Order: sequence, then C-alpha cells, then structure tokens
Amino acid sequence: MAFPEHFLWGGATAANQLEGAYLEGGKGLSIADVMTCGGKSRFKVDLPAIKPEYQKFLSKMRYVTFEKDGQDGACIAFKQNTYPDHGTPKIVEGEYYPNHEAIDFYHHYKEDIALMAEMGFKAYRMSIAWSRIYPNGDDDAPNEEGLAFYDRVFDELLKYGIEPIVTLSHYEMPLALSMKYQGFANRKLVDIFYKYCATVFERYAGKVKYWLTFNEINSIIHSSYVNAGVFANDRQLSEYASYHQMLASAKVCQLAHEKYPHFKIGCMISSSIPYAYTCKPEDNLEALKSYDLRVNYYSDTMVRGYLPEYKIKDLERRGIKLPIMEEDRAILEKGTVDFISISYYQTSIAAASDDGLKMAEGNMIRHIANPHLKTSEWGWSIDPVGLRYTLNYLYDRYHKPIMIVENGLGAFDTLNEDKTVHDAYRISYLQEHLSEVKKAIEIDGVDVMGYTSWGCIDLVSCSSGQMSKRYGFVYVDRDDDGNGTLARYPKDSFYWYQHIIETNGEEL
Ligand code: BGP
Repeated sequence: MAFPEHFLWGGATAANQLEGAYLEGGKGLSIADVMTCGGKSRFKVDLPAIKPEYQKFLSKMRYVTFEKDGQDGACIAFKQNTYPDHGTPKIVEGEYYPNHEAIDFYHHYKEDIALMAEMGFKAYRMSIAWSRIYPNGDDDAPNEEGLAFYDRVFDELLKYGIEPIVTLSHYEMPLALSMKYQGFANRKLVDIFYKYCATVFERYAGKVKYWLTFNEINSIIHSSYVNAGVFANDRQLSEYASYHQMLASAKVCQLAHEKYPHFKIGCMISSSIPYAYTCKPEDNLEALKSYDLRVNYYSDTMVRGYLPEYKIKDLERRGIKLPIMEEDRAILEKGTVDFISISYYQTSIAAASDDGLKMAEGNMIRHIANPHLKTSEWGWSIDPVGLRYTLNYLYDRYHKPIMIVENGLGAFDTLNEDKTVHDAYRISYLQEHLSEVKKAIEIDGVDVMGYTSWGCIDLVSCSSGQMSKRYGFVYVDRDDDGNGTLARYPKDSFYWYQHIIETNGEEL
C-alpha cells in the first residue's frame, strides 16, 4: 500500500476566505478585511463600523487610494496594487467585497463539515482568525465569543473523526497591530503572537494536535502587508518582519514542545521550486540561489534552527542589519518544527537574464513561462511532476515528514440546471498530482503525512478577490457581486475524491 494507513486525506481553507461574519461575535477588523494580496481586489467597509483612527490609517496606506463619500452607512471602496505592472491604484466606489461575507462558513459550518465527512475527510486544515480571539491584537483578555466559535467548529470535526490542522496566521492579523506597530516589523509582535498562541493552545489542547504557525511565510518577499502587516514598501522592514515571524514561530514551537508534548508543529512554505531555463551553468546557479533566498532561507531557519550563511551574506550586501538580540540564537535553536508543510501550485523558471523571455501569471508574482507546461485558465502553470520533484528536494534536505496542505486547480465552474457541476478538468488535475505524490512515497521513499486540497469548498480567491475562481469539491452558489443563495452542491470531483479516500489512494 503506497499511502500510509493513517494518511491525512482532506481539504484546506483559511478563515478570511470563507468565514464571512467579519464584524460578528466580537471580532475586530483584520488586515484581510481591508486588503487582499491581489491587485484586482475590491473592498467595501461599512462606515459606522470603522473607527476614526482606522480611517486615518487607511487613508495613509501606501498602495491604496482612499475615499469616502461622507454618507453614513455608505461604503468605502478602494483598490490595492502591489504589482508594478498593473498601473496606478484606483478608487472603486461602492463595489462589493466578497471576503466580508465570503461563503458564510461562520453560520454554515455544520453543513460544510457534514459534507467533508461525507467525502471521508480524515483531516481539515483551517485557520483561526486572530482578530476573533484578540480583536485588537494587544487586548488584555481574549474574546470568549471567538474562542467559543472555534470550540464548536472543532467539536463538530471531532464528532466525525476529522483531525483539525490549524494555521495560526493565514494572511491576516488584527488590523490594529498593523496600524500601531507596523505589524511584525516591530519585535513587540513576537510576544503578542506568542500570547495569542498560548491562549489557543491552552483552550484547544484537547482538540487540536496539528498546528502551522504562518501561512506561506516566505510570501513576505512580495506581499509584506498581507503576510506580516507591514504596510510600508520597505525591504528592511520586510526583512525585520520575517525574522520576527520566524522567532515568534520558534518561541511557539518551544512552548508547544514543553507544555503540550502531543502537539506537532509545522512551518508552512510556498514551494514554487525554480527549474533552470537552460542547462547553462549560469542559469542553474541562478535557480539554486533564487530558491535559497525565496524559499530555503525560511525553511532552513525553522527546520535547522539557525540563519543560513547565504542569507547573512545577502543581507550584508543589501546593507541590512537584522535586529538580532542575544537570546535569539537559543530561541531559534530550541524552537525547530516537527514537520514541514507546503503549498504547491506550480514550479517556476530561473535564468541568469530574463531579457526577452515570455512571462506567465502566478500567485502574487509573475514568472518566466515554461514552454513545456500547460497553464490553468488563470495562467498558472500545471506541473504534477514538479510536485514529486519538490517532495524529493525537501525530504533530501531536511529528512522531516512533509504535509501538502495546499494544492488544487482554480477554475471557472458551471452550475447546471440540475445542480450538477461536471469538473472533469479538476479531477484530472488532482489525479495527476496525487499520482506523483504516490510515486514520491512508493518509489522515492519520501515521508508524506497528508494531503489537504486547497479550497475544498468554494471560497474567495486570495489573489483575485473573486468567488468565480473556484477550487472546491463543493460548489457554493455565490457570485463575484454577492448574488446567490449560498446553497452548497457537490461537484463530480466530490464523488471522485470520496472514492480516492475510501480506497486510500490505491485506485489513483
Ligand atoms: C495560497 C494561499 C491561499 C490560497 C491559494 C490559492 O497562496 O495560501 O490562501 O488562496 O494560494 O490562491 P488564489 O486564491 O489566489 O487562487
């Protein structure tokens, strides 16, 4: 049998992309309520709900043009733009922002978890919205209503024997922390995050065993706001922020290991491995170096427990001195992770010079296009073999168990009149990727613990801010403008995945 007996089959989501209820249950505003990572995102915020100090802050944000129409109850809409290619940010008056209501998991969680159970999920990767627990981030006491919500969600999962895998910060943090401290650029955030984690660890110690600290921690290179609450476009502050995040992650790991020995803590890396564009030595060196700085720096630090030499040199060349304190070395050393988790959507290409090369779309960044690969409707390259390659690379480098916590196809789906969705394209995408996972386990001996397909139920896309980019096994009747009944309908892929789980991947 290729897949281990207790392989964690399941799906993955993030609070800000599916919960909705953005101002319910005592929740504070989070950075995800005012901005997503994509240049095409749209926002609507109800004026009465916005405190004056937030309004002032928002008007100062670097990539945002901000305007209100002065009417009570009207909406403020603005566009973010961190992509140099997309031109000047624009005000978009009165547009609907899907994240605020998303698919309303907050009120539909029982129905949604029942569908996951019907598919046979062994695990569900989800995130806690930090701003539900500490609405302003640095509040003295946690918000009981927020804590109670996740108690209900975990209880529901455990009722069906589904193991929760919880991301502590998935592209969000209380907005106030970004305003007050410039997010993780400030070392104070290490303790603030630690306190939040200590609260949820204690509360859910009997319910949750698997934790991930920061979603795609390496995405800070191109999205420091979404990833770490740093709104200035400043390389030095971003470097500080990721250093502080890794320190925070290490402190939290240490806490878990000392106080909750049954916990397993993982780092989470966006793993778009670069192939060299040609077999020229220069292109290969570029591939190696770019992977070091974009990805390995983060996993090396969190898995091995110290800052790698190539990064120290890179920072020296940039004239950046990290705010390292004496105790940090021991913190990093003691707080290494138990496993590695990755998102895998595509590979990339590295070349010593990209002059004249064709570019392709990607998640937040653009790449050199790979002429050997097909792309999705959203321009992302499709590379199942690259997943096997990535798993081998990571396992050779670290020899730690690996969990694939994101992989999937974002596509336009059609809901037929009889409420079916024939998503054969999604089935073949997943089938091809899972077959490569199987080979990595069976042929290469990689220790893969689990696979949670991204967006197992349709949710709001992170990069485009739209509902119409769908990943789910379950269709949710909601469009980009907020129309729809929110009814849930299993797609063809739902039954396919159910069978794969039932047979533990034997029939792939
Ligand atoms: C990852 C994020 C997810 C998710 C996914 C798909 O980078 O961790 O939150 O959204 O990408 O991206 P998108 O929604 O932009 O298609």
